[in-house]
Amino acid sequence: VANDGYKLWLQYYPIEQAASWQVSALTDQKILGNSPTIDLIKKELENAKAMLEPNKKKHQKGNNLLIGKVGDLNLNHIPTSQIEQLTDEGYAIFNHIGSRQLIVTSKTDLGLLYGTFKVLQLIQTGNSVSNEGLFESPKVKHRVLNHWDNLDRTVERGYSGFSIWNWHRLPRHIDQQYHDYARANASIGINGTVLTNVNANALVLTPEYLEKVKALADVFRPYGIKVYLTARFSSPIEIGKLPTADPLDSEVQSWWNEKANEIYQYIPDFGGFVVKADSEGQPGPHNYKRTQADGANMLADAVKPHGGIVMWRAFVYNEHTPDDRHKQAYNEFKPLDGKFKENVIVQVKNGAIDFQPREPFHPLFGAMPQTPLMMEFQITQEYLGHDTHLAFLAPLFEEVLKADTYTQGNGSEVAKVIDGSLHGHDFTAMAGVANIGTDRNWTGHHFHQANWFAYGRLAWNPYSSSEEIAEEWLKLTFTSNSDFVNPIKKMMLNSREMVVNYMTPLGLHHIMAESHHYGPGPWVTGGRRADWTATYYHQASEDGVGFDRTKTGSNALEQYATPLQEAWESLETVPEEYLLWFHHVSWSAPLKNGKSLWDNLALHYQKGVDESRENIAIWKSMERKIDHERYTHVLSFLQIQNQEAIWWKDACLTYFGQFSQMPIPEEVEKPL
Ligand code: GCW
Repeated sequence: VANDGYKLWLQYYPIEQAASWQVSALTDQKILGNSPTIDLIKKELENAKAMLEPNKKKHQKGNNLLIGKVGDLNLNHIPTSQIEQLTDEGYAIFNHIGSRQLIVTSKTDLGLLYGTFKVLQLIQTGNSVSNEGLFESPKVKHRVLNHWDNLDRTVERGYSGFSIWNWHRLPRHIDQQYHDYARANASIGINGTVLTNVNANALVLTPEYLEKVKALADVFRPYGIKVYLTARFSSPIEIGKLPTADPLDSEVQSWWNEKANEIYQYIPDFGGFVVKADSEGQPGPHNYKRTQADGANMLADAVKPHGGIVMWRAFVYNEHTPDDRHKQAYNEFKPLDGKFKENVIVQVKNGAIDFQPREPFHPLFGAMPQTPLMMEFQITQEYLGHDTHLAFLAPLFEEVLKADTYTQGNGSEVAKVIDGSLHGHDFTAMAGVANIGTDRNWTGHHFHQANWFAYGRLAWNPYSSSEEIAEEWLKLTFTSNSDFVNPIKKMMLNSREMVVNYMTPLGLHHIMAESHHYGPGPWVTGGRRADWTATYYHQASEDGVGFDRTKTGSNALEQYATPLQEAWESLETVPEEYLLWFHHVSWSAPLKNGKSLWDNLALHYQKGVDESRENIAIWKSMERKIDHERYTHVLSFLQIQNQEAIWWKDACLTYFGQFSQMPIPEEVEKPL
């Protein structure tokens, strides 16, 4: 059967030379308990037997596998205190000497499901359970995908086909794909899904759609996945026929309260709402001169009696204010610190502009100690070449999570804001804007499955390493053959930097073509708004290039903690990757290597092109190591990427060259 990638990282391909423990774990099992989730565990173990195909006969006796909740185990000498420390979703996996069993245990069935996936992943990747055992709890509570899916099944910024939610057929037809989706998410610990676009349509809150949402929620429940919806702020007007959506109006408040009651009748464990307000044309509290907290708190009150939460987005900016877009969310939200109800979490994009190939972390992280803040990453590649450009995003996510905000002194990393440890919050969350669609392999590029996977891993543990994630994903998805895994892992780990090189090196940003953001567009377009013309972000002229965000410019820099301000305000100490993000620099200014800014820029573009070309050669040498279908699919995408890296280089050097008036360095291929 051709491998079209539908099975993601759950391939369960035959392992070579299975060890006795692996054989036993896959063939000799006891599963305690009874529930729809336990049924899923049994099914998963059944599926996973495929890993043993060639080894069936070589069965030596290892420890058999026992899966059961801690209360059901009935065994002496188990690591009780470590198990007690697990959260409800956590699991323990250890070898029990006395009974000669490999044990997966947890406080809940969901924890057992997570633990089962973990054992199977260990088997597939050729890892074993150490003597100390494995005790794992998620560090973040709500690990959700945000689908920017519209009710007409288009996906905003989606490049892998249409929405997998078939609203027309729901609720009467339940597609197998919904199960496959939930299973894939559960296998990486994702426990929530926001079904609808943040640019929301109020219709999803009407009974006709709630029935459909309920049908999906029923499918997802045994997998531990809660359903959330986006709430359009003006819904009380649009579907409630009220004259206003003012959050302080009591009729509006009761409308939302009743709406919440209604939703919970359909879906008793409904997760809550995500809201985009007062941004890019969306309605919000500003329409009534109210604050973001007023808006969020009204919805929070509505879902509170049912245990729901509100994820209120900080992506709020107004194109009509002259203020640097970089500064607006911070200016709006920071004064509201401490003003949000306890079931509100503020959802902050990783950077202050918009999911660029590289951005400094958002200055709100660490700046609102009294308010739980959650991370929003974008898994779909709006600004990184859409479906066809290989960009493994774990290094981008990791870079942001590891960034030190210094807001509580050294060691105040963004990850500590997200896991709540920096300011002592236990209400924690992470969102990833999904890259999933109806494409046979879910994500367009086979390698973009790795971004979904990486997001899940980092939401579970924001301290995970990109390298381990890449290696694990490759082994689960393709093969454990190190002749494949090692070079391809390297290619993945470098791929995001390669994209930065050929798109936006040295801190350039948002120079993508207008509106669709695919391909280069640093030139002035017919932009309707000052900040939607590309020149706004790069400010190129004869005297140089880059956005001055220091004191002599917009001073967005003042939103960061002092050590960062000091490091980033000076041309001497600003990291080169943020140079043009914070500074306007003359074309001839020498950078660290002694060469001019212009030469450096050109060399970065060339480097990106060279790397994308090398990737083709590396991939070609893998032809015999994996299946033909995925091999050829990836190859053609790598070729597209190389052509477009050249396009980026040529376009940007030609465009910026008009201002620099400097020759393109020798080492750089001349634009056609
Ligand atoms: O990244 C930008 C996108 C919009 C998106 C918006 C947002 C859903 O260009 O398509 O709208 O951000 O995050 O709200």
